Amino acid sequence: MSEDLLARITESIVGGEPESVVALTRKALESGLQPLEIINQGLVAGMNIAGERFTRGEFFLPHLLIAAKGMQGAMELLEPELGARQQVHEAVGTVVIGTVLGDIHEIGKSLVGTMLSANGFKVYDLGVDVPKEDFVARVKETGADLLGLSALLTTTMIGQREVIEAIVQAGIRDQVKVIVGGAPVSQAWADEIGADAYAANAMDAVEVARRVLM
Ligand code: B12
Repeated sequence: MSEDLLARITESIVGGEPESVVALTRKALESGLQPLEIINQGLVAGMNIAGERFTRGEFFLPHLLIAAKGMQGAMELLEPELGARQQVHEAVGTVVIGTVLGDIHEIGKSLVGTMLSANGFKVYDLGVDVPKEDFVARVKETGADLLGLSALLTTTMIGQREVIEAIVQAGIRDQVKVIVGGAPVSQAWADEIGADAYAANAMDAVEVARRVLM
């Protein structure tokens, strides 16, 4: 039954039915499924299939947009649940997070922000297509311990390096740890550009964020 619901969420993402995605997500929560199960086994599974079809030329941009609309609608229901089920007493650290310049992929970055927030971090989400100067200014202003940089395109990954260079130039590199992520990003890339850490998904990001701040 619950597996069936997750499969139907995946199908509705791929099938471009955002209203069904939201309705099924509500049903899944009511039936006792955990928010993270719904995200990973239902929603993200669907986004991955949409991405594969796009690669094969079977899907076009509007298909991706409508898939994203479904996932974002479902996340509006899930975000409060993620926060509510964690017991947090004091801020573990302060994070500035955003998607680098030229890149408008929002969902993964927001999920990482939500998970960090649900696990006790104070999160400043700068959104997408963020210029390096804005990252520097917000890190200074908030005194953040951690800077999260998202890039989903091979052509925008270079923006992560540019932000790190800007942080160095601003003289604040030793005050803030930098964590990078996004589908084309890897540990090797993180090492190459001098980031402090890489995480493959939102769950790992929480662990890695705790580790680098220890
Ligand atoms: C949805 C989507 C879009 C939507 C985005 C809507 C939105 N509001 O976000 C729209 C339609 C706008 C879009 C546009 C484009 N897209 Co697009 N898109 C996708 C798709 C299908 C899903 C991305 C997603 O949301 N995944 C779900 C989330 C949960 O996963 P995630 O983003 O990977 O995030 C997780 C991890 O990566 C990690 N993570 C992410 N960020 C961070 C940050 C930190 C700090 C950490 C630690 C971890 C971390 O944790 C996250 C949660 O677990 C992917 C395919 C894919 N499989 O990735 C293509 C994909 C990324 N897009 C692609 C392309 C080519 C484009 C376009 C260039 C298409 C075009 N011709 O115009 C444009 C670019 C626009 C731009 N300038 O940015 C390619 C990129 C190829 C490449 N390697 O460069 C992909 C891979 C599709 C493909 N297979 O070809 N896209």
